[in-house]
Amino acid sequence: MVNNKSLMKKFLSFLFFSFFVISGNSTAQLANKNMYLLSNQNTHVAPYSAVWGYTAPDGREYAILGCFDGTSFVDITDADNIHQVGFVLSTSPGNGNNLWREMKTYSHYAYIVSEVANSGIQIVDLQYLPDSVHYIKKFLPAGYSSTHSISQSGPYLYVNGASIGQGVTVYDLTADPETPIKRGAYNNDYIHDCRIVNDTIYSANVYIGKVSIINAVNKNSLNLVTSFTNLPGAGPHNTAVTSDRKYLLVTDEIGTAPYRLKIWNIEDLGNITFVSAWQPTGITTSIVHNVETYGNYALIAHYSSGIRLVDISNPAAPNEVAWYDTYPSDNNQSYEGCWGVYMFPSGKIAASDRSTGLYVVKTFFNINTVMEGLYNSGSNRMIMRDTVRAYLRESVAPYTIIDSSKSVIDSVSFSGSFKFNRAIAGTYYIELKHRNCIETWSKASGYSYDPMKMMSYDFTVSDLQAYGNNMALVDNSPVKYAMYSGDVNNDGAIELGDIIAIYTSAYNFTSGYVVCDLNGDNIVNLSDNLIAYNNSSSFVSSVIP
Ligand SMILES: [Ca+2]
Ligand SMILES: [Ca+2]
Ligand SMILES: [Ca+2]
Ligand SMILES: [Ca+2]
Repeated sequence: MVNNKSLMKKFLSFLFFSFFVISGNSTAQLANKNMYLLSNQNTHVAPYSAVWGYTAPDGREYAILGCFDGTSFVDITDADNIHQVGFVLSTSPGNGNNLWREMKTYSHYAYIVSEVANSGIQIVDLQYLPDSVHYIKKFLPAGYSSTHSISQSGPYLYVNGASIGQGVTVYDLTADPETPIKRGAYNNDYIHDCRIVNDTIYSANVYIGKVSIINAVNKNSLNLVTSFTNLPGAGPHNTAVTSDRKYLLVTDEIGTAPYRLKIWNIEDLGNITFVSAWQPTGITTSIVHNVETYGNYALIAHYSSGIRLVDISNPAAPNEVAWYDTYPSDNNQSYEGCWGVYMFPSGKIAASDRSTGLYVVKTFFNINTVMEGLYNSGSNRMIMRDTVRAYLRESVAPYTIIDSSKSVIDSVSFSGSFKFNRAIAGTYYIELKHRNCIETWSKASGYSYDPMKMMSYDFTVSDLQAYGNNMALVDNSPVKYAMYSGDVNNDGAIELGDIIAIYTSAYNFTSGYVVCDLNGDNIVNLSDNLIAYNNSSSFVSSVIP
């Protein structure tokens, strides 16, 4: 959010919105896509502000949440036990300028700033986690009072929009992270936020609609390289750089609507060119706030439309792949909703919502599969939806189970949304189990899983997708492969035991959702037995590493 100087501007905007443009998207709420909630923590005083993350040397992950009354440290490592482990009180509790605070980490320290007078930089030692956090001190050198935002790169803090300088000022942590030493600054224009990549600062001049690129190789002497206008009517709020450093993402929080994410080609700083602008799927009203990049993804805090995940591998055509709306009441043009976002190595995403606090969400792993007996090659669909359990197993013997999740497979899309909350990045086999199918494993040598990406695996498109090509061809148009049906006693083979079970069940006129009904018509009879008989004649059994 922008600082005090823009409050009046904001208030006027608010009046304008209130009278004229409470419109669009306010009634048509869109369902969340490809993201699920692990936890919402709303135990402090709103409004909440920024969120950041800290991954400890032992791999445990902590969200750091800005609250009106202070800063909350939340252990998000265990999906079913997300809980606060520490809290650092505001330097001036109750002061109206606690409306926002921002924080970054370096080594095992967190650095917290706000626009409260004399708030300085709060320094917190995180090395005692998961037990506790230790508040070291308020760093308040002569001439310093408050700060709008803080950035970090290597052992340097970059404070933006501070009372000590309206632009950016560098503090050096090399000698002692608990005693920052002031180095150079660049104060030609107000800087709201900045991103530093390889000693280059990409700064957002929110009030003049510009982005300034500053050379910070010499920390004692920062020099402007170039600046450009983020298209007419802009108000750049923050920036992010793609991993190949070819593109700059800029978020427009103020200026002229619509307030979009813009992508620029910065390969040649002498010829920066506009590539594309992006808004959430089906929403034109909500305001973009903060953007972070992770690999080929932009993760965006988008106020009233919540958390948005966009594949930017083609920056000319950003492709939104997942979202979670932390502010379901509307998608209006307001400063309510999602403020900040951060993605951890585990793929968990921490997000802050102005009014409802911390959200920890994750993207689904989408797996496509078909059950032989349920599939109809004429209608190209399954007769019913059904449940499958998927396991992630290590790719080397003894193929230890690392994670598991149950999901319903859709009868038309053949897709299920699985929740893997434990597995870290690695190579795994995906094992599928269904109540009356042969267990089916993914292709030989394993699948490269990265929880920080949108993951999916489609068993249906080719028998090469299954270990040992162990699937049934159930359709030629379109080509469709399925898990073999008939292992009703779940012993890994379709054999006489299954046939006898189905025969007995049919003899007793068993009906309903029962394991011996292979073709899903809710009765057990000869047609079910035929499926099992054919598979047993071919000696179908599980093929596993
Ligand atoms: Ca919304
Ligand atoms: Ca067909
Ligand atoms: Ca069997
Ligand atoms: Ca049947």
